[in-house]
Amino acid sequence: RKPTLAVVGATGAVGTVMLGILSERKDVWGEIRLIASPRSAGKKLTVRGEQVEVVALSEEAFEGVDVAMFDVPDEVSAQWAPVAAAKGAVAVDNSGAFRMDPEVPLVVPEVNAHAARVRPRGIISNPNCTTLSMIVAMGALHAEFGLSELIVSSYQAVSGSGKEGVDTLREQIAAVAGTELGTHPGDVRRAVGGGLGPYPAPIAYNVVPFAGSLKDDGWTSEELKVRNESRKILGLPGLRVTATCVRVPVITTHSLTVHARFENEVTVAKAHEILSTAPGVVLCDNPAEGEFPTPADVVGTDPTWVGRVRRSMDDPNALELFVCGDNLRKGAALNTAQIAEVVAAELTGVS
Ligand code: 11C
Repeated sequence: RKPTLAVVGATGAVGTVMLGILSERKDVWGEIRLIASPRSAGKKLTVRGEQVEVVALSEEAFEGVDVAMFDVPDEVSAQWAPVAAAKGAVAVDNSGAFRMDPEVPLVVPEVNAHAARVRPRGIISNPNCTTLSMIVAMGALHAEFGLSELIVSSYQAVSGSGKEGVDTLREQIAAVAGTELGTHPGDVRRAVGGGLGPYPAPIAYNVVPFAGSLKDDGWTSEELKVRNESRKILGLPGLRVTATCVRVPVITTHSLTVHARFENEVTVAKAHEILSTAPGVVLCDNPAEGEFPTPADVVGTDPTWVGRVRRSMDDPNALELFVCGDNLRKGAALNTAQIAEVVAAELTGVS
């Protein structure tokens, strides 16, 4: 019997991308049940070319479900993923609710698929999109050179803040487009007025050095996630990680600059060889021809794209890279789908 899959949060931003991904990938599922808040129940959505009616989130909705994916806010996952697990499903959760729980594996199939098998709570977590946008490439380089330190800056797209982020950028662009704004202090801020949306500063014609929420000692939640999640996924609890997370006026696809230091000496030629053959990575590195990844070209694609690979001038053990990944696909829905497929293969004995 093919396993039954539930998609919880089927009507949300990531849920919508998920239905597209489930329709494109090799179909390993029997029934696909779509679950959302009672407000969306009864709606019909298309998955695998068929109309499926959305059912309301409830304990009974998990009856007979083998794998339940959660693309919902932290508090909804915190409440309902354990309910799905108690009903016998393996919950694959895309929220931050369980990522650092020592009894919940944090999985990126290209890097640590084996970790998905040990899940005492019946829950597997999917990392944050910022971590995911770089970690497949870092995992491949770590396997060859032995990673010892990451110093990253992110350039995060507004869809990371959900529909409100996308609406805010579109509204602000409409307010400034075709004007002379962006030439005097505060002129963009005055033009967008109170319409800052989820951001502490204008996002149109701007970059904002703040993503997530403020935590201790001036760090943001996003910066701490990059540090903690990278360590857990790579199995390197002592890895030195510093992140500065920045929001930029891009709709979808997060980018990062990475300074990666290794135990062993590196060469660009060897790094190119690894990155051009690593599953889930595309090397795009020919700056003389203007070839490097940018969000405008990467959006809508599955892999992690890497370019601008250089050996640090002052450190033969370090590489500088520019990385882009679609934050709604590999950064969220795709990785969740891949984890669910790993579980489906385990449940059906297919490897
Ligand atoms: C952002 N990375 O770009 C966030 C969104 O922990 O899953 C995802 C938050 C999370 O704002």
